[in-house]
Amino acid sequence: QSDHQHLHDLEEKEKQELKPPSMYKVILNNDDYTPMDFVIEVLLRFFKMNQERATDTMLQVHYKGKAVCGVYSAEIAETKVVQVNQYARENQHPLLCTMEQE
Ligand code: TYC
Repeated sequence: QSDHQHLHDLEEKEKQELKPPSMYKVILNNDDYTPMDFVIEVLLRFFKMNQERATDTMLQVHYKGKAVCGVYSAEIAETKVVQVNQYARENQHPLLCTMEQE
């Protein structure tokens, strides 16, 4: 790699480090099979919602196709996605959790 390219890369990295870390929306996606009660349980367990918020969020996914469950740094968001998808698979549900940069 050229000195010029290397300097450019360092400058880009410094610019990024001056900014606050990128934040990611963790999203639940609708499907036709996952039971509503299971989705509510996921929201209580992994997103620390209360019953009312969990129910509202589940219904938003059901009627609109998706909903944001929380916004986190990359590492925390990635962990939520893995934990929710693993838990859904362990229970044989197709529930899909994804993330998107804010
Ligand atoms: N659509 C599902 C049903 O009718 C319920 C559901 C809600 C599934 C939210 C996934 O992320 C989801 N049983």
